[in-house]
Amino acid sequence: MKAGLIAQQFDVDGRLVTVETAGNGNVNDTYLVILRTTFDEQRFILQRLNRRVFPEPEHIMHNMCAVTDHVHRRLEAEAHMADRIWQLPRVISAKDGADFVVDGDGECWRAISLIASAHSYDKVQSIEHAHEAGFVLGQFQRLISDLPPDRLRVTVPNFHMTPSYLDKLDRALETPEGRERLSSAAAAESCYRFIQDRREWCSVLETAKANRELDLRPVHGDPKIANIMIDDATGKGTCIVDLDTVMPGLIHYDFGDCMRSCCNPAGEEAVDLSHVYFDTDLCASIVKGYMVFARSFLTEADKHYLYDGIRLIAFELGLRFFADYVAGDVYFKVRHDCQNLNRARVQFKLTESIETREAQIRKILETA
Ligand code: GN1
Ligand code: MG
Repeated sequence: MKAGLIAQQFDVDGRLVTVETAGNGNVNDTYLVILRTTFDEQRFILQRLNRRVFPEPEHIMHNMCAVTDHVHRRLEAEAHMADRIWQLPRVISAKDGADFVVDGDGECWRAISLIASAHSYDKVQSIEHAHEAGFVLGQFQRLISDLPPDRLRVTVPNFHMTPSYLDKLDRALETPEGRERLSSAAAAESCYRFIQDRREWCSVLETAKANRELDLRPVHGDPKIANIMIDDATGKGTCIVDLDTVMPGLIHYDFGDCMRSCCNPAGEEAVDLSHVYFDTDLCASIVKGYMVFARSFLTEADKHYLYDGIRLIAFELGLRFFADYVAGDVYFKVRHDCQNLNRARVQFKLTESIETREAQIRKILETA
């Protein structure tokens, strides 16, 4: 298998034992690699980067090294004050010293250390789990808050610029195939109407940014529940993984993404939409965990837009899935034909549920 051959090009001791697929990422392909020596076993994570999504892997690896160096240094300096061991993966170099390996087909592979004895989950497991997700996100944002944003490169242009996904959808609908995909399912038509009703509103954070009400800071970009690692022994959060989208952005993107992901107990791939809703108890628990660290860096303007961040990122992800469905599934990996349409419906159902609970959510945020 190709991944096995590539795995041996990284600077890790031992003979290759297995390479297994791991994780459920929507973009990259992830493998767990196991090597053994006479006395020891080494495990690491091998990933093939999706070149369509990340055309410039040097930028990703540059950011990853910048962030991990910075955070590892801070964690070490603060270790004596911490209530736990905080972790963050490190980049494993190739044997030739490079940060990644390019294979004969031009595919790009990188290796990162495994966070041992910890797991992540695709769906929230409990109220305590939600608390840990908020706690881990707040800690990560605090740790990178003093990393100058200009040290980070933009790995995906316009990544959380919601109106740019409207453009993507409009472009896809200019093609006969796109129009055909829209009209071929009643569910697609109703997703489209849902989007049309929110076209004006969805520049809310872009406008606040342009008016200098909100400032750019380093953000994670994808703090969904599946990227939060929980220590097997203690049940506490230990780390946030998937650093590909760490970029200058608004902390609202992260806060909103963590919320939309953790407060939907049915998860992103739910098929029965009646199980999809925004759970305000989970929301209160995340906010409690998040504020332990975030209280120190949130401004009044930041707080003012937190609710919009939650509503917007659920809507934006729905729009991204939907635009990709209309464009013929060119961005997110799919296992069946209507998977992106179904993912969009889940996020729009969640957005609706957030909108219905606006007063309750705002109250939780105000009293935090
Ligand atoms: C993608 O690849 P993965 O699963 O880590 C996507 C995120 C979405 C997420 C939804 C680079 O993340 O933005 O929120 O799916 N990553 C990219 O599950 O587009
Ligand atoms: Mg990701």
